Amino acid sequence: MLIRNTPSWQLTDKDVTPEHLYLNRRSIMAAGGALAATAFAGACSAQDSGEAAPHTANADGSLNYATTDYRITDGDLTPVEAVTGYNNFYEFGTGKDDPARYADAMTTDPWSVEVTGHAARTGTFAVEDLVDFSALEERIYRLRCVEAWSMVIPWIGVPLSSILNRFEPTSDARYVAFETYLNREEMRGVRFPVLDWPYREGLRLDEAMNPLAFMAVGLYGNVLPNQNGAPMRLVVPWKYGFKSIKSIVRISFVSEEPVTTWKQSAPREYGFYSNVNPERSHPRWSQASERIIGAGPFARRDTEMFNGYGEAVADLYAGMDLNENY
Ligand SMILES: Nc1nc2c(c(=O)[nH]1)N[C@H]1C(S)=C(S)[C@@H](COP(=O)(O)O)O[C@H]1N2
Ligand SMILES: [Mo]
Repeated sequence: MLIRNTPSWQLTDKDVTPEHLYLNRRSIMAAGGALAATAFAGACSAQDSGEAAPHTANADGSLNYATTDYRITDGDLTPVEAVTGYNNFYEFGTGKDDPARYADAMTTDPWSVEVTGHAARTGTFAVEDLVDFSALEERIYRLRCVEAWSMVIPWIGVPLSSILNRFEPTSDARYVAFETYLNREEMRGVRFPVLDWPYREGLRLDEAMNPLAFMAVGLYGNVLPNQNGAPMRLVVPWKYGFKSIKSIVRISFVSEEPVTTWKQSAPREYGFYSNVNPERSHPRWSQASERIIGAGPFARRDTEMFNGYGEAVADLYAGMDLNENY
């Protein structure tokens, strides 16, 4: 189950992760909302004046962050070797070990993100200007792949809403669409028409603004490895893993449901919503249970509705038929 005692955006100074889970942590208190706003305003002018980008990670690649009360209490963390060695990132190949092997070829610094569509502010921003690195938090979320396996990962990042709100989306913005980086030299997998590149995903705006929706820039205390979607990737914990789009270069506020890669490739198998739902089988396999990655060949658990996050997100779908809207 998911524990949430404090308001989602409120950072706490208590270390909520049981110590035996992992010891190499550097929690600090973040400065809070006022600083976040200044960082953004300052960042825009920094870009104009050509000043150096704000310092984001420590020299050894570690990040400073506070912990929140968002955490999973049933299940151990997935070993870091499995989190970074067993991946889906088809731009680097369809094998689970292809991303770890080949994603180093991707250039992630500098990195800019284009923000377009129905919003008061749009433009191109460096990742350091989109994400407030002085307000990072850690959230232990389960990622449940549509392929019926799951991992529990200590992510580091910021609420997605904290990024989106700064652009002041207008009332025409009903959805938000995301696009992954595409580079034929650096991504060997895109030479094959496995998917219609670039990889695209989307959320209804109210889903994107839900406090659980998270933009990750790190995991296990350090900046994201490329294979996990450096420098920033979504984590939408109540949806199947493919909604958690990696290495984002475009964010668009749109009025119609955007095209999403997996729905486009097999609409009978993958819908726009893709909420984790043990009662709705994939046409080719059951979604009732899942393999626990990194816990031995036979470790399984029952899949929970909304991946266990129902308390926080069920209201988003009140009155909707989730068999129709899969
Ligand atoms: N750009 C891009 N994002 C992607 C994918 C991908 O192939 N390309 N795979 C998705 C799938 S199916 C899953 S399960 C998660 C896996 O994230 P992880 O490798 O960090 O565990 O990334 C998602 N994001
Ligand atoms: Mo997945």
